[in-house]
Amino acid sequence: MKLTSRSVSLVPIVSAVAAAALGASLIMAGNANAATTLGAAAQQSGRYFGTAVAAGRMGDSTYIGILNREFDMVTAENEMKMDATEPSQGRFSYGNADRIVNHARNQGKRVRGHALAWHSQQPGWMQGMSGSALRNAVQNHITQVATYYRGKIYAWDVVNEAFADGSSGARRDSNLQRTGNDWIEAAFRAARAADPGAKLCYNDYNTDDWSHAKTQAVYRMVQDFKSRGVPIDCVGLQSHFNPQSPVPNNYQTTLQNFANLGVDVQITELDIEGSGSAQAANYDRVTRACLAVTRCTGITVWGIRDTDSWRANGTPLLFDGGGNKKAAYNSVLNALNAAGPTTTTTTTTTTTTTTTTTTTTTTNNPGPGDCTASVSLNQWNEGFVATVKVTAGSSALRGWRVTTTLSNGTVTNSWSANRSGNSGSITWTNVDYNASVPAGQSTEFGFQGTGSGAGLDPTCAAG
Ligand code: 9MR
Repeated sequence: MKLTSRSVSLVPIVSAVAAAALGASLIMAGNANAATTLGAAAQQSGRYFGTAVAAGRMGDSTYIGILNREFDMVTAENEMKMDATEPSQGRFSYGNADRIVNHARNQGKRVRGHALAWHSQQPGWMQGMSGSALRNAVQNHITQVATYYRGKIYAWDVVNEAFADGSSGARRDSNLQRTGNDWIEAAFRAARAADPGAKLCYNDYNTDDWSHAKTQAVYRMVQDFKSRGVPIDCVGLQSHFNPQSPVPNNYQTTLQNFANLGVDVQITELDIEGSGSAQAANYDRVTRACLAVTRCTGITVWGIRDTDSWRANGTPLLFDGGGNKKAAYNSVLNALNAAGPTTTTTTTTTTTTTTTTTTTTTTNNPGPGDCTASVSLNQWNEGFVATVKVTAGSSALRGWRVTTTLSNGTVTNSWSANRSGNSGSITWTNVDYNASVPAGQSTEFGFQGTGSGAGLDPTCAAG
């Protein structure tokens, strides 16, 4: 489960009097009232619930009313694609994209950027390009667009749909692919350089069934990128479902396996054709699968009303053409509410003559097969010691993995865990002797570093 931990006050207090120690502890636990909108319900477990938005529909008061009320994440359905943002080479056009981004941000919603590089919806001038001229043009496009939106985007679909359908497990043939197999990693590096604060995602469809060759191929690429330090933070599963392409039984396994690579997983374009209770049951399954995976950070549906959908005939969305909530809406809302909140907030402050340690922890209580991590930080001017507590949910752990973010510090020494690096996003895994943690019990590991240990934000996953 997602857990946040913040250092509230780290001011060293030097007193002429004898060392003073202050301990304060506040624990609150319980079920809050059920949330009544999708965004608020998702937020209870630290997730988001988003929708695709079309600039052309923003004058429709029913549409905008549902958008403002229900969703806390927005994706431009077409307006940030390459043909829209760079209609002629070197001339960038952000009018419609800005209408969506500004509306979302003014309403306190976050934005997923879609998409920086794609074989489809390329501007005419790009479609005929090849070789190094195309490579340079795409790199420039990514740099320009990601720089323009720097600081405003939660996550970018850096590369969209680069793998072939069917059983080959190969890359999709395209003008981009023909510039060289490394075009995808070059795209991710350009995006990271342009907007270091955005999560960088690889996004695709037909990657929901764990047994499919395409899913496996994307998995191996992400695994390879993680092992070589290519900057990738998330995998987007578009999840367009219909009778020919139903929600697979192993969908949660797919989400979990990607997450286990050390990336977030996002359901980025969800729609499920159908109606009534059958459609509602499928939406319920997808929502619960995400909620069961700690690093499944949010769900976006690909439009608001059925009539807004690219597959309008399949009535695949949560609101009917009149803007009324469908059975599918209720099943999603209920699933989100069932997952949370059973929150525990603990604040502990200890002050001595030299250091102040404050730990504030808000967490969903872990469920079966899950775990949480919290951090206690001792910070002084030049360095810190962090002690991380790993707590099993209602079933025992046979291994665990914690991710921390160290933005302004460097680890110099650590104990009781293996680690992936010494700064930035660090993954910590159990050592032999602390892999097993009984249900509800905890184990600890720690590290020392130079700089600041603020904002470690540990997250825990089983396995
Ligand atoms: O919903 C989009 C539709 O309005 C466009 O005509 C179409 C053009 O390619 O793109 C649709 O969105 C796609 C998304 O960008 C990528 N994944 C598949 C989506 C549905 O086709």
